[in-house]
Amino acid sequence: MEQVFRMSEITLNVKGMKCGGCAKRVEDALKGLPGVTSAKVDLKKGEVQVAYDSASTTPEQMKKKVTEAGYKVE
Ligand SMILES: [Cu+2]
Repeated sequence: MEQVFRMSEITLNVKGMKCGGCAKRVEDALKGLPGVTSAKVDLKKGEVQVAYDSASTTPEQMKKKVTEAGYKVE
């Protein structure tokens, strides 16, 4: 069976991440979404870079997930 992937990348600005624990929480939350293949936080910049399959998830779902984890996406 053939599967179609549409890999995309997005950088989200996340407010409120202060330490490695915050970074891990945000990364884990995003990786819990179907279709997210990697999530990498840059604490200095307050950003998280996400690689995902746009057929499986959307930036809106990512924002919701990060917000549920207790952080704010701009
Ligand atoms: Cu923290």
